[in-house]
Amino acid sequence: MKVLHTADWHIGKILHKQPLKKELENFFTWLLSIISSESVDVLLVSGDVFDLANPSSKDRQLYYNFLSQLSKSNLHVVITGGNHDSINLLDAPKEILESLSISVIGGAKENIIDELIPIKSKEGNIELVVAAVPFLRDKDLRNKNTDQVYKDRTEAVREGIKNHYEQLANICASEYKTIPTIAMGHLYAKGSLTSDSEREIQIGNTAAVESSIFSPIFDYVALGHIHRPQVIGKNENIRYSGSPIALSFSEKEDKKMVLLLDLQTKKEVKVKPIMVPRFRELQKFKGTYKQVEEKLINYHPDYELKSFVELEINEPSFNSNILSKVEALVDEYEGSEKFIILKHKTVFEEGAKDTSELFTHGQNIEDLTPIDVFNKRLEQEELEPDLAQSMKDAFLEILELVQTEE
Ligand SMILES: [Mn+2]
Repeated sequence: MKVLHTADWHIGKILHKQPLKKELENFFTWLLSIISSESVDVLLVSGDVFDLANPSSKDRQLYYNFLSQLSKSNLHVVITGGNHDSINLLDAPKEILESLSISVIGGAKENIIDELIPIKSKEGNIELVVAAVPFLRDKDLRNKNTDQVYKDRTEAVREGIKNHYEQLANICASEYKTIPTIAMGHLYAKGSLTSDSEREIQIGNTAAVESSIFSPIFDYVALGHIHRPQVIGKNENIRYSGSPIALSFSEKEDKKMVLLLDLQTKKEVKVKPIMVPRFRELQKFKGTYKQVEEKLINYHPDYELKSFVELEINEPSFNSNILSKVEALVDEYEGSEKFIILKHKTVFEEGAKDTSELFTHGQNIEDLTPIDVFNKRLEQEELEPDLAQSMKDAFLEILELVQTEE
């Protein structure tokens, strides 16, 4: 049985006012070709299907069009909700998608057994079991631990996630002992390498999950949330597929991939990464005004889609001339055939202190995280370290409530 693991499509993502729609469309076309050439039986999408809880109708159309194409490929699809997704939005077409062999688990189920998806062969035998665990929200974890008292919220969350997987592992061990089993998850695993495009989850990532929470009954763990592909806990069978396209400039060097699993019998899983072609280059040019100007002149990208470029101009001392020259340079390349300058900033080293670094010329509000801004504000108060820390913890808790759609 062949299974393809992907995650974090983030349909609707906009990077500095530029939609990343075209590369996603290209990715979907490419994915269909891989599904057919590799004869994939099951496609797993581990959360963050959409970038926003309330995507535009065009973005929904892109999603449904792709699902309808998938349904022609004669495979089973399992989609789980991520921290960016709205549970209701994903679950709404659940019944109709079920008839197309597309299983959707938007949020944690009242009855945990409903998260187990047995996948049958044409003959009706169960060939694979998927523990389709979506992003677990605070309320999912708290309700199940009412009889336990934890010393803090971090521990409660961590234990809640662990219990959730343990319960599923126990059911698999008793009901499906000899059948290959895959667990899905949308979480922050300890030791994972992040980029700039993930939104912090589970208490500012402090409730990091140990890879040891996944029972060996799971032959593979298909994770989502972290946008860089990686192996977790040195276990080749616990992986983040990463996002299929670069979602931020910090991912410009990443080799994006999907993971093809070949499951012969239980415990016999071969994992083969398949590189996603780069449809668009993200490029950053850094240096003095002169150097950056030179680099732009010599830049001739050759990708299907126009490159996105970020400029960082560093000059030793303040010079207002430089600022107007930078603006003129950006204007000059407007409408270029080869690339779009998405953002630029100018930093004058002289007189710049660490704290003022956040607010250099051309600094975009999108580059700051809410916690950056909150910390900045806290710096203006004279608070005892303990109090400052509790303020930060409280802020993170509120932030998560605001950012997590029910
Ligand atoms: Mn994500």
